[in-house]
Amino acid sequence: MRGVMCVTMLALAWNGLAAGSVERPVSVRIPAGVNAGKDLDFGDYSLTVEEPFHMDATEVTWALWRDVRDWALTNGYEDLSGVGSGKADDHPVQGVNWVDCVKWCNARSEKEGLGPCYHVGGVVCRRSGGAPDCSFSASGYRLPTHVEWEYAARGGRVGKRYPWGDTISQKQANYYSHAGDTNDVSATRGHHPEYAKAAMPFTSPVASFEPNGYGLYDVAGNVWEWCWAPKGASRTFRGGSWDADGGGVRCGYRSENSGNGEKSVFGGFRCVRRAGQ
Ligand SMILES: [Ca+2]
Repeated sequence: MRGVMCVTMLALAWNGLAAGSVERPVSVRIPAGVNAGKDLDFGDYSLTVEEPFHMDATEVTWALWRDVRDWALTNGYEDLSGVGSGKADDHPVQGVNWVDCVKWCNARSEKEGLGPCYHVGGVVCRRSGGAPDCSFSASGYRLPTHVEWEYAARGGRVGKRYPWGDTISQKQANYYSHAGDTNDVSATRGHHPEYAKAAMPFTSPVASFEPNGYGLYDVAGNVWEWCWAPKGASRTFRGGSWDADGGGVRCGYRSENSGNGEKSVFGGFRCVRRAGQ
């Protein structure tokens, strides 16, 4: 299964990293299809993606966040000033609320000459205020829907708790290992010993662990990832974080403790775009 799915993964662009690091695709192509089955914890599910899309291979890094934010500040997005934080350039951004991420997606789109997806009252969303609408036909960046996120996170595997199978260890993700969780077979416990150093948050450099079947890194753990919420819906995130236990990082788990979009040291995001452009 994994080999078959890897064939569908298309690297769209490659980023040059510091000497000594491996190169990896900036984004991967997620194929259209249906992932339906029975999750051991969440029961029957069915996820349908009608059109392929591109998804960032990693969580948005602190370096990428700053690069886009710097451009944004002189292009109409002044209220992104000072927003977000990160432990190092190659760690995920965190401390960003849901609306910050929506505005940043639009800024990333405009910076790259793409059509922004988010509008409030027909006006491009560059500042906070009002509930944004999402134009799914626009060419730019946006947050994944919950269906897109989970479909992508499962990586082509059906009915598994995690992108790789039904048990978890700290060799596979940055999360909080809890001995009371029978699915957690980690030899190390608590916060990940490799990253629980100095001050919180204990994020890890993106792509420190093996990718899933679609080539996505850290869909389980590191930072939670915001998903799209239409007007009136709860703004929640997925995938768990460096501080979440093995239950929180399951593919089927949806946090209801996200504070309806409020920022935290546990939460970041990754973007998606229409394919075929
Ligand atoms: Ca994550």
